[in-house]
Amino acid sequence: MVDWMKKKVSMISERLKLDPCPIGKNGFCCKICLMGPCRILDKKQKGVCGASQDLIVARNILRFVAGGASAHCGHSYHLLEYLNKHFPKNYIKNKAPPYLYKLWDKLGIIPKIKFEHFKDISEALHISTMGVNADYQDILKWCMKLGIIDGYYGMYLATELEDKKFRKPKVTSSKLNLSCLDPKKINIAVHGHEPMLAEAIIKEVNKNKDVNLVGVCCTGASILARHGIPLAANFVLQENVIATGIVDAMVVDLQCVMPSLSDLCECYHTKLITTNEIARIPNALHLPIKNEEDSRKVAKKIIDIARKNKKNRRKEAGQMFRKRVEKPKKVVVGFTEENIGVKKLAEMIKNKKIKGIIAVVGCVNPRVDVKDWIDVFKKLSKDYIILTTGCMAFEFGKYNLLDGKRVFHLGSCVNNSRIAEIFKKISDYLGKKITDLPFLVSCPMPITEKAIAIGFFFASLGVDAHLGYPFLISSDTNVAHFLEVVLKDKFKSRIFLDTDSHLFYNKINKGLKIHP
Ligand code: BF8
Repeated sequence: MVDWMKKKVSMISERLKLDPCPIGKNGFCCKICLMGPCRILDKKQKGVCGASQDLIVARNILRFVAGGASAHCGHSYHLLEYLNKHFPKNYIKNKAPPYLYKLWDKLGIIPKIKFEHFKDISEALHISTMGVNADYQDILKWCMKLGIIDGYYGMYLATELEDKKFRKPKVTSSKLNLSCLDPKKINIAVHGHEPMLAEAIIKEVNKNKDVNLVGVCCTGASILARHGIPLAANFVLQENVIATGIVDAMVVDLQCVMPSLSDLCECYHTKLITTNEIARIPNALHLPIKNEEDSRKVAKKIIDIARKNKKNRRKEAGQMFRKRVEKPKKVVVGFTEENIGVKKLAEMIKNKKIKGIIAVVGCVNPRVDVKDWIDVFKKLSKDYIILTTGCMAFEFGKYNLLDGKRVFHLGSCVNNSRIAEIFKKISDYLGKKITDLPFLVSCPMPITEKAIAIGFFFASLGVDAHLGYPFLISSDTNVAHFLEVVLKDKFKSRIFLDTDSHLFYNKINKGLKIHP
């Protein structure tokens, strides 16, 4: 057995001592060509090619959104391939509110033909290379286009395919946090975002009563919502899952999987298994799956590997785990656009029983005090209904707030499409446009490109989108002004920045409708 005490491995709390680049975090660093990187701190200053600060900021945001859209669209594309299904025709036209489709069509920001969205993602990278598009406002229009692509060809399509294949979630209770691991059993953790293999593992686990399955990140959120499988951790806690010393296999697909897991698995006995062809990790066992048949075989194999590996746990691991870990948190999960009670929510808005609906989505950035934000949303939940997904949803659970009364768990990050559907259904019921209703999407502490793409998707629907720290958009740039003020002309929404939870609370507590 590896002597874990002697191994030098850092956990995220240690690595956070590396300060973020003060220039890059504001989006002021341009490394698109090799005459730089240019660091443009002054509005009058230009990069070596002549790019202004606004152009640099806008290009950086577009590249971020393109990364996010490629991840969500890759997810749905992998599902189509896995299920051997064809790409649906006229998808956006069939899903979007007709008045919005008309607007987007007029602005020329929707892909029209099959797979054109992949071309648009690549085109976004093209227009943001050095010396192509120099109009920062046009580049921000592209961000909206990629937001729509992210929403429909990524999140909507992935959610729909998963619901059809693996069933639509039902409201159920479950539990959450590291204590979902069981020292007596063989523990397998499934981590990542594409739940195809995890679904096959669930079937095998049902036949093997000595196996305990838990989820991590969005693969975890997905099987929590659909099957009530306990969720052990969100992104920030993924290393701690291995550091419990009682996880016999960590099975990862893709996205938000820390490369450090490989180092940790060298120090503990955990077997790290990668399962997606495009996501390999050095020293991990690679068992890629392409279809259901593969998944069945690999699921059996994984149970076998974990079973054999259990004997390699440190002797005192179980005892140490029991000492260190707090009790599991009870949660109510499995809400969807169909079972949340859309009419009731609409009536509550109409009769002013609530001030509105706030969707709290996205990541939990370890550079931010998450408790502060949770406290703010807890206070706001007295007047607002809170919908939540992804890593933020885990935090609500950690603080005993996922009660299915004021705070509703809607699943993984691609399930943000459920939030968009709820907004659409409420607006249909009340006979109003989405933008005329008190809806807000807040992503208080983004980490990934996906989180920023999601913000642009909701803004394209006419929903205000709040982004917290870190932001890539410094508040005193023309870009920030454009996103907060000019966007309203066309989309009746704004993307705004607030890094201070208390200022955010004071603003929101006054009411959500900021536009005339
Ligand atoms: O898609 S919330 S850290 S886990 S990106 Fe990643 Fe952010 Fe967590 Fe899921 Ni979403």
